[in-house]
This record gives sequence, C-alpha cells and structure tokens, in this order.
Amino acid sequence: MEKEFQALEKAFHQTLDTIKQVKDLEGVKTQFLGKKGKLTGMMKQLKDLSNEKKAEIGKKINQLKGEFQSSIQEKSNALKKTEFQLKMENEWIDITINPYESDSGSIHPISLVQQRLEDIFVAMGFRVLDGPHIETEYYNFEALNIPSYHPARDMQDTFYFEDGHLLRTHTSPIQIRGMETVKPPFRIVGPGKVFRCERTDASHDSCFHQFEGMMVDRNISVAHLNYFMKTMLAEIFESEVEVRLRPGYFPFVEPGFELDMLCLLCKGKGCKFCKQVGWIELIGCGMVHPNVLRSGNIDPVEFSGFAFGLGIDRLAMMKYDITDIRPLHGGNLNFSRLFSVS
Ligand code: FA5
Repeated sequence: MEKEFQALEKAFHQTLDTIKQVKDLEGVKTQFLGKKGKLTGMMKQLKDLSNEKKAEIGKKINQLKGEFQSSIQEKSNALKKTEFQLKMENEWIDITINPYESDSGSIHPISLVQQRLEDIFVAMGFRVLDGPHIETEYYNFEALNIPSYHPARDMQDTFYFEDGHLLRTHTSPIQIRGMETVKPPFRIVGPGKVFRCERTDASHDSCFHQFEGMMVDRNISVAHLNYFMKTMLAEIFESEVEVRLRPGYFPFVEPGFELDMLCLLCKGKGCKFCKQVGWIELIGCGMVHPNVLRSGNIDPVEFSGFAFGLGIDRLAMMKYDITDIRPLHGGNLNFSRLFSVS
C-alpha cells in the first residue's frame, strides 16, 4: 500500500505542475479528491482491511487528502496572483488621463476674448459690424486721412494685389464702411484679422487680430473714450487694471493716443514680451479727425466722436498668461484646448 501512496502522491504533484490556469485546478480536484477520484477509490478499499490496518491506512489517506487540498489551494493562490499581475500589465490604466476628456472642440483664446469684447460692447449699446480682409486703398488709407504721399503708409506696410487691392492693415476701414451704413449718433465695433508686412517676435505677428470701435454723437470727448476703455478692460480682467494714456500719432484721429497696459506677465518689471518696458501697447485711439467724419458725410461741427483699435491677440495674452504671440497662431489643438471653457 505504501508504494501505491507514493505513486499517487507523485502522480498528483506531476499533474499539479502541468496546470497553468486556475480554472484547470477543478479537474485535478475531481481526478484525485472527487467522488470517483483516486484517493476516494483507495478509501473504498478500506472496508476489506482489518481494523488495525483500517486505522493506519485511513490516517494516511486523510493525511494525503489534507496535503492534496492545501497543495491545490497554494497553487490556486499562486496562479491567481500571476493572472492578476498579467491582467494589470495588459489592462494598464493611466490614472493621470482626465476621464472626462473628449474629442469635442474648444474655442480658441482669441475667439474667446473677441466674443467677450462683443458682449461687453453690445451691452453698452454698440452694434457689431464686419468688413472684408481684402480692401481698397480708399478704405484702408485714403478715407482715413492717409493719402498716397503720406509717410504714415510706411508705418503699416502690407501685401498688395496686382489690381491695387491690399490685405487690410487694421480694422479702421470698418469705421468708413460703418459711416456708409449707419447714421449718427451711432456706436459701432468691428473685430477681425489684419495683415502687415513685418517681422515677428514675441509680441508681433504679420497676421493678427484687432477690435475696432467708434462712437459718434454730439459733444463726445476724451472723457467718453477714457470711460469706455477702462470699463472694457475692467470687464475683461474682472478687476481694475493699470493703464496709461500717452500721445500717439494716427492721421485719422486728433488728438491721438496710445493706451498701454501694465504688463501682467512681468507685473511691470520688464520681460521679453514687453521688451523690458513694463508696459504693453494695447490700443491705438483718439478723437475722430474731422476729415474722417467728412469722408463719412458727417458734419464735424455738429458731431464728434472717438475711435479705437485694440490688439485682441495681446489682450488674450495678458488675460491667459501667454508669453509669445506665435503659438496663438500655430494651429496646435493641444494649445487651444488649454483655454477651453465648458
Ligand atoms: C492701428 O492699427 C490703428 N488703426 C488703431 C486706431 C484705431 C487708432 C482707431 C486710432 C483710432 P496700431 O498700429 O497701433 O494702430 O495697432 C493697434 C493695436 O494692434 C496695437 O496697440 C497692438 O495691440 C496691436 N498690434 C499692432 N501691431 C501688431 C502686431 N504686429 N502683432 C500683434 N499685435 C499688433
């Protein structure tokens, strides 16, 4: 009988060694411990033995049974652990990925700021107008008091078409087009892309965005201009921002100003974006020149007005802490998604 036990034990362990999956352990259990299993078969033989032998062999069988059960349990634990590790490796989850992220689009920071500007000015009684990117010299220059001989044309060099059209250098032609469609008193704004033949750096690009504004009424003064600029900036930044108004030359306004904003990227200390000045040139503005009102068939004795042209890109950069204008125009979706609002 001893030999039979040894053979059974050997067969059991050999069989167990071949098992690679937890689900196959059930077969081993049935084969050795089941009702028709080998160990149960040996137990059935006990009845033919003497009482003394019965006790001895019975004890051995129970010993083997316990041994087989714990070996199966141990193997089961080891296989479960391996299977779990394999599963972890194959079904790896990156917990740093945002589970709510989707492929849906997001609004570009320039559009976000433009839409916000439109809302702010519409709430203050302004109408939003549009204008073409390809302009005539008349709308881009002449009607704005910049005749062909005027040196101010050099300040805004652009791309010309053979037929004399050009890519607009600013949104100011919208002032002229606006005066052709609306009668004073009026308040208009006009956003859009503009183009200039110039070198790029952290704060300049050859294609950028402006937001034009014009208000014409009786007795309009610099105080009105000041009020609307400050209100607009406070709304955009949701707090007061430090600005300075300094004389600036634009042939279509008199007096003309440059409105600078304290550079929020360096808090006025000086950086690459503000060219170490601490201030950012943000808005060109002033009181509409009488010649411009005349080209819009408006009597400059009865009416006066202010106008402004704001750089949307620079405003977006201040708002969203963007230190270089070029990524704004690079078309990288991952960049735009950083500013998405839901
Ligand atoms: C003008 O374009 C005038 N048309 C603004 C104006 C309108 C003055 C109405 C008076 C009355 P300027 O060239 O300064 O002005 O441009 C206006 C703003 O556009 C600048 O203050 C700046 O914020 C932005 N800007 C100008 N050039 C660039 C550029 N290359 N890249 C990015 N932003 C620019």
